[in-house]
Amino acid sequence: MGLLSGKKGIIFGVANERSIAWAIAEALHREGAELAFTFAGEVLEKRVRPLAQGVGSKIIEPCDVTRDSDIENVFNKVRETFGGLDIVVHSIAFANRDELKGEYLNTSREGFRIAMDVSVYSLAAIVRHAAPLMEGRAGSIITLSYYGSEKVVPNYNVMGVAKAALEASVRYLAVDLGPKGIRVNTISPGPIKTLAASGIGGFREMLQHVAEKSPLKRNVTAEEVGKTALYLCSDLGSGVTGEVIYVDGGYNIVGM
Ligand code: NAD
Ligand code: 0WE
Repeated sequence: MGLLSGKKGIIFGVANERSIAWAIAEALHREGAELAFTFAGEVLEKRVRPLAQGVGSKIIEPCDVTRDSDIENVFNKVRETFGGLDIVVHSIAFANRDELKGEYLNTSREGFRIAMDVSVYSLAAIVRHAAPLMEGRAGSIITLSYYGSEKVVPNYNVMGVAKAALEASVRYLAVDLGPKGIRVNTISPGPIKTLAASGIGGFREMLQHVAEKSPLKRNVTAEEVGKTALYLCSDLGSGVTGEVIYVDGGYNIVGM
C-alpha cells in the first residue's frame, strides 16, 4: 500500500522532464496516486503527453491558466473521469523576459498584470474549481514559491512581488478551505536548473553561490522537492496548512 493509494491528483506545470512539477508527479505516482496533467500550448503537448502516458494518465488536457474556459474544461474532465479529487499541484509562473532584468522600478503596467495573472491569480482560480471536488476527502493543494518573495534577489523583480502575493494567497486559501479539511501549502525550493531557469543571466553563478553559502553546502534537486510534496500531499502532512516549506538546503536561515 502506497502512501497515496486510491488518491486522485492533478498536476499543473509540467513542461518537460526537468520540470519541478514532473519530479513531484513521479513522487506522487510512486506512492499510488492516479494523476491528471495539463499542458500550456501545443509546443509543450509533445513533451507532456509521453511523460503523462508513462505514468498511465487518463487525463491530459490543454490549460492556459489565463483562460477561464480552459480551467473550466479541465475540471469538467476531472469530474467526469475521477468523480472527485484529493491533490492539486500548481507549479506555474511566468513574467515577460524583459521584466526579469534591470530594476524592479521599471516594471511595466502590462508586465505586472501578466506576472500576477499567470503566477498568482491562477492559484485561486484553480482552487475555486478544485474545492467542490475535494469536499470530504482531506484534500491537499500545493504551489511553488521562491525566496525572492521575501528578500531581494537581483533581477527576480516582478516575480518576487508575485511570489509574495502567492504566499499571502496560500494563507488566505488555507483559512477559506480549512473548515472543509482541505490544506493549502507552498514549497519554496532553492534554484534548480529547469526550463524556467534557462536563459536567466547569471543562473549558474546563483547555483554556485547557494552551494557555497547554504548549510548543506550543495544545491537541491527536483526529486527532493518531490519528496516534500509527497509529505504535504499525504497523511504525513495532515496537520500542516498555510505554510511555506523551504527545500533549499537551509539557505534561507543564514544571515551571514
Ligand atoms: P518549468 O518551466 O518546468 O515550469 C513552469 C511551468 O509554468 C511550465 O510548465 C509552463 O508551461 C507553465 N506556464 C507558464 N505560463 C502558463 C500559462 N499561462 N498557463 C499554464 N501554464 C503556464 O520550470 P520550474 O522551474 O519547474 O517552475 C515551476 C515552479 O517552480 C514555478 O512556480 C517557479 O516559480 C517555481 N520555482 C522554480 C525554481 C527554480 O529554480 N527552477 C525555484 C523556486 C521556485
Ligand atoms: O520562478 C522562477 C522563474 C520563473 C520565470 C522564468 C521565466 C524565464 C522565461 C518566470 N517567467 C519567465 N519568463 C520567461 O520568459 N525561479 C525561481 C527561477 C529563477 O528565475 C530567476 C531567478 C531564479 C532563481 C530570475 C532572476 C533571478 C533569479
